[in-house]
Amino acid sequence: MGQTLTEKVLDDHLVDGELETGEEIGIEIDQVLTQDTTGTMVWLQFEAMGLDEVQTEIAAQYCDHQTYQFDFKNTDDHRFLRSAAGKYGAYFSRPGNGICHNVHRENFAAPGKTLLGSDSHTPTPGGLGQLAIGAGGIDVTVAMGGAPYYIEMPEIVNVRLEGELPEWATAKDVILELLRRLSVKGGVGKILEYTGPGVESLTAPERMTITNMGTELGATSSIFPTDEQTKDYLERLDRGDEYTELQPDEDAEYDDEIVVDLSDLEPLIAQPSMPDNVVPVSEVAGQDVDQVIVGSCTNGGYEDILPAAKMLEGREVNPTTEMIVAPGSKQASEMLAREGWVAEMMAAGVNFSEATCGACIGIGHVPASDSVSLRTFNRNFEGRSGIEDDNVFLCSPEVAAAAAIKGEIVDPRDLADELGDLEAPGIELPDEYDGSKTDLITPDEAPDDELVKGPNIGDVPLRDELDSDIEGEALLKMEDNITTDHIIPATQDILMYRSNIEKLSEFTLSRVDDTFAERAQEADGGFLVAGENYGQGSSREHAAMCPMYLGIESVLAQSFARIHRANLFNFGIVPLTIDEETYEEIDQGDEIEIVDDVYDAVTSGQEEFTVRVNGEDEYTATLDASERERDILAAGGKLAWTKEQAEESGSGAAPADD
Ligand code: MIC
Ligand code: SF4
Repeated sequence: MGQTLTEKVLDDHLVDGELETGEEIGIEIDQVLTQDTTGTMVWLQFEAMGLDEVQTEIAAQYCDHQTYQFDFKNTDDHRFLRSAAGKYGAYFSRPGNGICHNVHRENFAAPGKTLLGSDSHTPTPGGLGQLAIGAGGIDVTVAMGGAPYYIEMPEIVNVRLEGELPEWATAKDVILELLRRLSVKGGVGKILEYTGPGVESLTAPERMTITNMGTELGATSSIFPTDEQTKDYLERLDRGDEYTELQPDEDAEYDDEIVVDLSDLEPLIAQPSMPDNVVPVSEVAGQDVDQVIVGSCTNGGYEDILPAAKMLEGREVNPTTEMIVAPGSKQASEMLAREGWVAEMMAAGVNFSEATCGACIGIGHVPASDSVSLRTFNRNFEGRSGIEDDNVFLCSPEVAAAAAIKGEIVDPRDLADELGDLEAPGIELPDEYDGSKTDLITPDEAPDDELVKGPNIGDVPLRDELDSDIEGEALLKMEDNITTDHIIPATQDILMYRSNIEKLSEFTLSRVDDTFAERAQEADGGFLVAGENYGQGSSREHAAMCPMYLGIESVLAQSFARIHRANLFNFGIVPLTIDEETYEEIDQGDEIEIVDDVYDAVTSGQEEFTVRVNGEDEYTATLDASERERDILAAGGKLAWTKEQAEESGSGAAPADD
């Protein structure tokens, strides 16, 4: 039987297990990336494991999320990260050089390689045929130390593209269409592999908009085959020699197939406040727009900003609307500046931001109260923009620019009819990506060789071995699709404590219930209860670390998002799955007890657990976990487990810290 492209790359990197859906596999990781808000813990854990040198072909530390450095704590984090990159042998991308996914795709992403990153949008270079996966920080730490990365072999879904995009429809509309059809949990446990005749019409950057936002489907990764488009893009980056042809076999078998006819697509928009709340732009046309932002790791490339710039050429941003361009990388800004486009946009009324995540997580450009913001980003979870009752829509740069011109949501096709001289800008790649590399410091040029820890850099929290008795209050009951932005928000006031878990944990779940952290600390143990897809969104392991720090021992949910589920194991919190009926029966404040001896049950492979509520009714909860995950849980988390492993084997991969 032939192989899918995903299977080929996995096969090439397989060090443990077999490529059978649902089986645990271990794969070798070629490249890792980490960023400023997850990276501090990555390196603190690297240090705590006693590792002394990066083992992967490439490790890159980016400073991208909080580059405005509003507080010395952010700057301390960046200084620590530079020192860690220098000491352990990683590339260091200075604050302002750009968003990790953009800078990585420009410099390192390569077909056929594996990439693990402590950011959920790590799958972006899947558009170049790289198998890239987002993970919690400690998983990245361990991979950087040279150990394999373990995942459950996902289902592989064939997304067959047919036809070609019509004018004004874009790559963003392809992924919005998939979100409309599949929802934010439609990709959980799956890798989306794009095939079909429609693929060749999409340039590599367009493909990367699609693979970037595959994360919003909950997918483990997304990948395109490689072809002339891939080669062409790599050549323009002056990395043509890294091209390899990668295609699935003709008789490859997939677990499922979805067909998207590109020629049927039209401009789409995700309404507040979920990326899958998608409708045609025409359905919401006419709403006043207060703010427009073009940028982010989804649509912040040179190729994304240029269409908006062309649409604005000789025009003006509507007086009632503010427009900001937030480029994905400094290279994109530099090139657009040299070509005169930055000046053109400024003259049209655009504010040009530094290359940062910024507004995507509520750092800067927070919308006004009761206002509408149109963004080319990938997430519009409620409150993420920095204000609780936000109205954030997600769309393509073309739809965003059209709204900026008109001052209201408008289908760009209608705006073109109205204006008479507005042409569809289409997609255009530069002849060469020739931005400077000054802000990317190679391991050889590193100015530091010792860690520099300011007062904001705390310790890595640890939990003891798993308890046998777990009982306590259902401290919080939550609905479906709770995001990691609910669990640990990423706004400025909170983000600066990512290296200080004691302080950060005070904000745990504050967006759901601001009394939670205090109640949890007082209760000294207890449960979280949630509906479907608990922990969707970010890879931030802090969303497990902080509940652990507050004493949470188990989460009972109808289902879990992939990365967050792994993070719960990594921090010794027992993730138990319950059915809808059990979910309905448990109320916040109920006393819950796991009747089984939890330590014995976890280590002996038991799957069904009995949960007693208020000393009376009993329900079944399931622990669906591999032997490795059970061992990690029993040890009290991955750091403790990795040290145990190293002690037992006497291996240098992760020696004990004494
Ligand atoms: C996000 O888009 O939510 C983030 C902020 O990039 C996170 C990482 C983080 O929380 O630091 C992600 O996607 O993993
Ligand atoms: Fe940054 Fe937003 Fe992309 Fe996350 S989704 S990496 S915050 S730009």
